[in-house]
Amino acid sequence: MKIVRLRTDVVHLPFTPPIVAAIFALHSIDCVLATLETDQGVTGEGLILTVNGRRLSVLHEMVRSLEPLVLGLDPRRGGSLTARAWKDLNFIGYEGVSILGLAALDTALWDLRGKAAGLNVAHLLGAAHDRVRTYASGGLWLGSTIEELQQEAAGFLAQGFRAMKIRLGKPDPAEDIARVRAVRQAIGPEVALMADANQQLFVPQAIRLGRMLEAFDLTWFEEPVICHDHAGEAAVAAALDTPLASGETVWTHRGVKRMLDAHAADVIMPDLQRMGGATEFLKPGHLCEAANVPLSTHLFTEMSLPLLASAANAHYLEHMPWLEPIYGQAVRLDEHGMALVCDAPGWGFSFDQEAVRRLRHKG
Ligand code: SMN
Ligand code: MG
Repeated sequence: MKIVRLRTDVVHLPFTPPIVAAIFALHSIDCVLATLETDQGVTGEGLILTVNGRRLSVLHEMVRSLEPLVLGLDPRRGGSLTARAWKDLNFIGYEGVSILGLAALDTALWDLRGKAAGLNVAHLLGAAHDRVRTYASGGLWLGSTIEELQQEAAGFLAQGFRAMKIRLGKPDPAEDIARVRAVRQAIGPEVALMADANQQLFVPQAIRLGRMLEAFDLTWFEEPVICHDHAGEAAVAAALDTPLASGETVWTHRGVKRMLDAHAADVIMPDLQRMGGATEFLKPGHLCEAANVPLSTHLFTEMSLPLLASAANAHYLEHMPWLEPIYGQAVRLDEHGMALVCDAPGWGFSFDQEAVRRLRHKG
């Protein structure tokens, strides 16, 4: 089997009203969908995304520019893409747009490999688990009032979730505390609660807020300080009993290695596209296992699910429903709120072509 063509589509998924987090307001996510076509009719699908349409055409061009690296490739030898890409990308670097472009092709290649073998990616990797813990992340944003937070939390419980994440970042930390308290009261002591500060605190502020949050038995306190300050993250982690989670904003397994070397976090949550795709995502997973650090995931719920299920040290899958309109299908939960690995080959989720036509970018 050989890859004969890369097809790309660009789609726009608006949020009305916008979603508010400490680091930015989100009006849309915009995706480059990559479909690899083969000489035997099997296709593989992957994607990358940006927020608010920013630099979408740059991402699209980056993905297209990598097509020569996969033309003629036998998907069983997909691992050779990374080696070729490392040489190809050397001059413009191993972070940012380069790595996102690689992620689009690599995720499509893994889908293709799974479909060619008739296996879900989790099973292709010899799944360690048939389900993973997951938390609802598509809510409890900064724009919600306390009453709305409590309604959203109740809604997540009604959907079957047993864990959820609230965003921090109000100007007055007392307000953040009141919001966390309100959600904890709404969900009771048994349901897991995470809190994400989106990098907006300095170290002393983070330690002070983290100490006030200890009373709410959080599963983790996420990205308290700017993502480059691993020494600062380590200082916050050392000062608190609540585990510190971070890692969504570092690039490739080398970024995760630097975090582990610095003891920056108690939980590492790599982002599939910032790792450079699934081939590269497996590496931080193994590095974290070697360092005895639990592995979670950031965004890309549908593709992160089988990858996390392959990790012995799997912790929590971030459940973000943003891509559901593209797949026309949602991740299923069991009666304990765990996300179930599917049997369908490849990622187990395929683009809904009618939705892709509807959502296609007009710009
Ligand atoms: C997040 C991710 C993407 C956009 C806004 C906020 C957040 C998360 O950090 O962890 O989901
Ligand atoms: Mg986060």
